[in-house]
Amino acid sequence: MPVLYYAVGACSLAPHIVLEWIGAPYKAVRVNYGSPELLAVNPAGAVPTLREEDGWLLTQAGAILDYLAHKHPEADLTGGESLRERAEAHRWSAFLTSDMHAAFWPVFMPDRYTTDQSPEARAAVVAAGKALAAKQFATLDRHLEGRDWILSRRSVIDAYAFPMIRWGAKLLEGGLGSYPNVARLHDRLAADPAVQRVLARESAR
Ligand SMILES: N[C@@H](CCC(=O)N[C@@H](CS)C(=O)NCC(=O)O)C(=O)O
Repeated sequence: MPVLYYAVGACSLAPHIVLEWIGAPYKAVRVNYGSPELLAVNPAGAVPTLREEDGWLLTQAGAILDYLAHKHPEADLTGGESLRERAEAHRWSAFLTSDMHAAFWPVFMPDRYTTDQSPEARAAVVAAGKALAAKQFATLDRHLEGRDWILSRRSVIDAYAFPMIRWGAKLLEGGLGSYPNVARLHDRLAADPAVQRVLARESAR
């Protein structure tokens, strides 16, 4: 069966949710960043990483989500197959990878974004990351006005946004208070029994 390598609190929550939505057998393996177990499957030492039964390895959250959605069309998680539906799925996957996720990196790992390791310099990097993340939340919130899901129906893209929305709720000034449409999406996903099962599994020691 496929194996998902995940870390607690990471973006790997997204494919974990998608595997649960799909409902086919899979194994979820918790790893630590930089551990030999993770480096053996992903030299970048990052999650998510997916290993198929024949040993084929796939990294990059956006690619893993697109692969799972198309491997299991019966789960109806692609967001649609028309030319424009495919384009919208790519658009929002790219937004989440390159704009939203990237904005959080300076917040989580400020030491990678400044050669000045003083507390003041690191705090400035964190503040800049939070400001950039707030801009991305505003973009997502505008898009979600009048919509239940990021695409025209529930898709892997909603699962992709979920861990980042959780980071925003915890780390942004005022949490999700300024982003009511994002907060609605958060609540809709958080109420999903499959999402709750995955969160419980990931937080269990
Ligand atoms: N571009 C990669 C980034 C993956 C990534 O950075 N994941 C984080 C967790 S959210 C990680 O594993 N960080 C560990 C590290 O960078 O050392 C993707 O989208 O999958």
